[in-house]
Amino acid sequence: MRRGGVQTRHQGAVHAAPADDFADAVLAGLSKPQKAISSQFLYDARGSALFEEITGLPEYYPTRTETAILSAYAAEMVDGLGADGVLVEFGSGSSVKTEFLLSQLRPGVVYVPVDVSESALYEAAQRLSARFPTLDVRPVAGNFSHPIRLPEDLKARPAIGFFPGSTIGNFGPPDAVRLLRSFGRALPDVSRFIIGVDLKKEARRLVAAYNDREGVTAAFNLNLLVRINRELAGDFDVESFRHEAIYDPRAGRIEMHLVSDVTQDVHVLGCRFRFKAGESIHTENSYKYTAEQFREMAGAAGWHVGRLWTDANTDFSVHELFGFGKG
Ligand code: AVJ
Repeated sequence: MRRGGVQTRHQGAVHAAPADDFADAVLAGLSKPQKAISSQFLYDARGSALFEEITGLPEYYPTRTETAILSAYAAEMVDGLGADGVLVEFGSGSSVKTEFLLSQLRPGVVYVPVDVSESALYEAAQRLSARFPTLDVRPVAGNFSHPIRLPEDLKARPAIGFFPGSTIGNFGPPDAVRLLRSFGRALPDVSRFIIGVDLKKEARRLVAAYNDREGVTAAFNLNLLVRINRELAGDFDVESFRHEAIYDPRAGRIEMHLVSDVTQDVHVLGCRFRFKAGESIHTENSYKYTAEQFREMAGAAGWHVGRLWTDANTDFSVHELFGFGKG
């Protein structure tokens, strides 16, 4: 993978830690008793396009619900941030939701999108610079789950951290607490944090959101095997695996799996892996919280809990956190 800087009309990208190694993750993950590969690897070019498609599906309520909340309350969410302010988004992707916040900000503010995809950073910087000519876009290429370093000159500015999309749900509670803490450490001292969190609801609706009728989520999940075949000399017979989404109410999480229909051997980078019929690779967790559960977790991470914005149906929540204690 090319690791050059992102070129924008403003400044090149600043690099954080290197991307996780796909090969290591797959070989280690397929060697476990419960085979498992981290959901971060679902997002190659095809996977990202399929996820984009998921966000428009009738069953997948999170994106449109969060978008409605952001569009209704953006002014409140960023109130008080002056012209010397900084908006830092972790895992910014295409920065579509960010536009609601940016349109409420003063000329001169700096926007720092953080993402592993340099092409996504570049395209977002181009589009946002065109739409907001006074915005200073300063991309940082890096994986937000590693410690992020803000550009030196921004470290003492008032800031708002932004982490939409319920991406926090991909992390189990202990990792989610660690991640919330690392965002607090990365941000300037007097910062606000705005985070989108999917809420608990009937299992039927949750499962439908992760197992849509059109099969887009199935294609998204199965694409991981296509990616392994292409990038890691794999010989997965993709047709012999099926997508499964289950809700575990005790853990409060949706699990996605790729289930082998038959007993078979698969090879990746010259290593052999055996599957029994019905055996699965666990590919994603998507944790759901009540607003109170999330607030408690944010508190455990060292944040104070502020305002809470939801939709009328309380399907999705956007939380304000503040006053992270660096201690
Ligand atoms: C991007 C992690 C928020 O968990 O809902 C969507 C990913 N996986 N459908 C989610 C996803 C299957 C999504 N997040």
